[in-house]
Amino acid sequence: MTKNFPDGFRWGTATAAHQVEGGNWNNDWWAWEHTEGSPCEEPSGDAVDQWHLYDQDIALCAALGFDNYRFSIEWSRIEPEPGLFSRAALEHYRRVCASCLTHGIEPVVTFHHFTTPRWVVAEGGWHTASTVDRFLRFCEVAVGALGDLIGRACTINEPNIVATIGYHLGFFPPGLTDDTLYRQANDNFVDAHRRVVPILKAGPGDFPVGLTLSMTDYQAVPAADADAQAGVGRMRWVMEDQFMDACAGDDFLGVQTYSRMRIGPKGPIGAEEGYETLEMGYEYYPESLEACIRRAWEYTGGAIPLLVTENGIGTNDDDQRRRYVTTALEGVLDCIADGIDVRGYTYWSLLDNFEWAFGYRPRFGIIDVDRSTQRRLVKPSGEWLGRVARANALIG
Ligand code: GCO
Repeated sequence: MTKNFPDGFRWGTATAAHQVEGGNWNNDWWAWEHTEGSPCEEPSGDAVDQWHLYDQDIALCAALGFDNYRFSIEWSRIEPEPGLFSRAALEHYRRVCASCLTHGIEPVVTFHHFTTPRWVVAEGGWHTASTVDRFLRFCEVAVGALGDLIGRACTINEPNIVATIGYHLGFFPPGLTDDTLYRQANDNFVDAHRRVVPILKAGPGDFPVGLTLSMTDYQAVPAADADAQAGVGRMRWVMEDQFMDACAGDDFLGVQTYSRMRIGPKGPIGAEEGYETLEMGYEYYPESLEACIRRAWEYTGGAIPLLVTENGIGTNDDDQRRRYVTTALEGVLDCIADGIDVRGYTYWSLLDNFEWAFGYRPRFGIIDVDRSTQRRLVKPSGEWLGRVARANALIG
């Protein structure tokens, strides 16, 4: 089997504003981190100070051999109060985009990555339809300021996760377990994506636009059990299908996969005997990426090019990281060999960062960060993956 990826295959790494910038106090996550009894292990605080250190991080990304860097812009910085847009914040993100271009890599901009301004939540949040209009206005202003520099745009990062963990499980803000509001939030995210695509496509600039969707390899156990299969079907509809239906006609669909979930006759069951459970609580299962690429391609009828916009592992064992990514990339090669249009691979994450409610404990980065000094140190897995990117091949 070839180890070579197609010509033009994109190699990137990713971060998100709240997880790396620091000081993002004006959004719902900062409030959640400081709420009495919060499930967050620790607050984001200064994160890894990328608000100030972005140029050195982008230089590292480029020097390793990647050709694109995915980052998000923070709505609460750009629009700190309703209708009040910060030219200074927009200029900051123009400098981040310009830094990418100066270092010869493409800026991939995510317009919403989990965080929402406090004032938007105070006026209703994502279960309220008016939030969609506020999000569209923010995106129109942001793309107007940044569009000429953007290489690719991701509309909303993992709306399924924001809705499910925020409105069904209650571990993310707004911390609800209300299935009526959960459905409304899902519907509003679907509506927001559909309506923001033409706004971003209108430019300025001319770049691909798509959704980045959290996908999981749902497996019926036993495979032939009708109840287990029905459970898989329900999970796929709620977590994936209704969002993929909203992507028809888009330039790409971002597949973001980390592991699998086994579904028995009575619902989710735990890890399989002999499989390691990682710090994140899911199994070490890199084969999930191939399974999710195949499912996305099949479900969308091969009509939307796919891009892996997140895949990675939170681990302190860097050799395990390399093994995980090797297996994941072997699966990508198999998909491509079968004619599936996979345009690129983005490793999550460039840097060890704030892993939401888990705090800084899970280390997803190919670059280590000592947060007492904010010193960056490239891990061996980062050197290796950069060589893979430069070779455009799965080299040893
Ligand atoms: C997500 C988010 C990232 C996470 C990453 C590791 O998928 O939850 O996009 O912000 O940090 O996936 O869990």
